[in-house]
Amino acid sequence: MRLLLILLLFGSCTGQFNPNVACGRTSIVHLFEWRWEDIAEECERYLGPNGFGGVQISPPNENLIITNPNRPWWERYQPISYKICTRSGDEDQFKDMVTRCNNVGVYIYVDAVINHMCGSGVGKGSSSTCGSSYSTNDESFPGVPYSNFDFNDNKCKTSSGDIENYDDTDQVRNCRLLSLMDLALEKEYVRGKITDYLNKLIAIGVAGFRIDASKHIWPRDLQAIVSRLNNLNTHWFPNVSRPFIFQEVIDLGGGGISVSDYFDIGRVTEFKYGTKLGKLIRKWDGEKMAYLKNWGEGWGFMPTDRALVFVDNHDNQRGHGGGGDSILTFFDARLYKMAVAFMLAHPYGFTRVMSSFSWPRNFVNGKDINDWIGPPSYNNGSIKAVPINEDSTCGDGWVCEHRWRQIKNMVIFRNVADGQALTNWWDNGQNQIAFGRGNTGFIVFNNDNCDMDITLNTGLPAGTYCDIISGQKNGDSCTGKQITVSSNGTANFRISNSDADPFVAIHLNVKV
Ligand code: ZXY
Ligand code: CA
Repeated sequence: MRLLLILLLFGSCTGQFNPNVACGRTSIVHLFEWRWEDIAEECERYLGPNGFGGVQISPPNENLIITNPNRPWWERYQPISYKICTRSGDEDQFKDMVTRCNNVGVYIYVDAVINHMCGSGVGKGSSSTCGSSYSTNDESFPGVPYSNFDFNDNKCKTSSGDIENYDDTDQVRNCRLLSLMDLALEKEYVRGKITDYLNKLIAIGVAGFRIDASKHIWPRDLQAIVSRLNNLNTHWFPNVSRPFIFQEVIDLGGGGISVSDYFDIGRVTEFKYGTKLGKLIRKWDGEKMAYLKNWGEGWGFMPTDRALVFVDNHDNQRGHGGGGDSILTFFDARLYKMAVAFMLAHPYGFTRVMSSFSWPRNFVNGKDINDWIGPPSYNNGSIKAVPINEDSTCGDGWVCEHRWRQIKNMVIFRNVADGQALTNWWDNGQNQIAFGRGNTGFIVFNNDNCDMDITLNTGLPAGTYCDIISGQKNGDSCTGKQITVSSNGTANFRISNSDADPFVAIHLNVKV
C-alpha cells in the first residue's frame, strides 16, 4: 500500500504533464517578446513575491531578421540556427535569467520552434539575429548545420510544396506551413540536432517547452524527441523530473487533426476555452454566464489534466490563429479582467496568463492591418526595456496585464485554492454567478445590466475579508470593499453594474 502510494506520487511528479512549478504556485505568464534582462528583474521584483509559477518566453534561438514588414513579431518563428541569440538577448543573458528566476522559484518555459526553419522564398544571406548564413536555394543552414537532406520536400505531395488543404493530415504534417521550410523530423540526424538544442536548455535550467506548430508535427516524431530529453537540472528540480511539455494545437472541433492525438506526449493548448469564454462574457449568440456551471469537460473540452488554458494568446489576441472575434484581450479591459478572474478561480486546466505589448489596431474590412507589429523597439531594431512606473504599471507600450491588481490577486487566489473542488455554485439563470473553492475562496460575478444584492453561502470561516478585485489587504485593513462572512458561512454581496469591475473575490489569506 505504502509502495503504491509512493509510486503514485512519484509518477505524478515526474510526468511531462506536470508543469514542475514550485510548491504552492499554479500559473505561468507569457512575457511575450520581453528581453532576458527584464524577465530576470521581473522574476525577482514581482513574479516571485506574487506567487507566479513560471514564465513562457519567446523563442531564444537565432531567427531571420525580417524588414518587410519592419521586424514583425512573427520573425521569431522563422529559425536560422539553435544559437541562443535573439533580440531578447544572448546566451549569457539567457543563463543569467534562468538562474535568477529559478533561484526565486519562478521557472522558465521555452517556446520551441522545431517544425520548420525560415520561409522558403528568403534566398541566400546572413540577415539573422546572430549573423549565421542561410540559403533556401540549396536548403542550407550552416549554423545548425542542416542541408537539403533534412527537409520534407520528397514527402510532400502538393504541387506548391505548401499545405493546401488543412483537412488532409499528410499535407498538414509533411508540407510547408505558409512556405516555411519543413523539417524531416523522422530523420535521426534532425532529431539529434533538436534534442541537442533542447537538452542544452535543460542543462541551463529550464523547466519545460511550448512546442510551436505541434499540429504540423507527426505525434510519433514529437514523442521520439520528447523521450530523448534529459531530466531537469537537479540544482533546482527534484531527481528524475521530466521537462513539462505543452503543445500548441489549434483544434476547435472539425478538421482532420484532434488534440487527442497528442495526449500521450504532454499537455495541449485548449483553444475552445478562450473562444467560448469570450462569447459567454460578451453575451454573444444568447450565451450567459449561468452556462458556466458545467465548464470544463462538460463543455466538450479535453481532460483537465491535459489542458493548458488561457483567455488569449500572442496569436489570437491579434484576431488570427484559433478563436476568431470573440477572444477577449487587454483592449476590452473590463470584460477581459472578468474572463481572466473566472479562469483563475475555476479549477479546470493549467493556467497561462498573457502579458502583451500594445500596438495601434487598425481594422480595414474587419482585419487589423497592424497585426504584424513587433515589440516596442528603437530604430536600430533593439527591443526597449520594460520601465516600471511609480504605480507598478509598465511604460513604453508594455501592457503588463499580469501586473493589473485584479489579475495578480487572482493568481494568488488560485494558489490559495489549489487542490480544492468547485463548491457552492450559485447563479440567477442569467449573468450573475458565484462559486467557491472548498473553504478557501469565493468569487461572485455580476455581468447583468442591473445591480446585485444577495446573501450567499461562501463556505469560508467567519470573519472580515478584503475584496481582492476593488482593492486588497493592506496590513490590518482593506483598500477596497470589505466582505463579512457570518458564523454560518454566508455573506452579503452588493455589486453594481456600474462598478469599475463588476465582481468580488475573497480568500483565506485576505482575512483581516
Ligand atoms: N504570419 C502571417 C504572415 C507570416 C506569419 C500570416 O498571415 N500567417 C498565416 C496564418 C497563420 O499561420 C501560422 C500558424 O503557425 C505558425 C506560423 C503561421 C507557426 C510558426 C510560424 C508561422 O504563419 O509563421 O512557427 C498557424 C498554424 C495553424 C493554425 C493557426 C496558425 O491553426 O495550424 C502569422 C504568424 C502566426 O500570422 C503565428 C506564428 C507563430 C505562432 C502562431 C502563429 O506560434 O501560433
Ligand atoms: Ca511538418
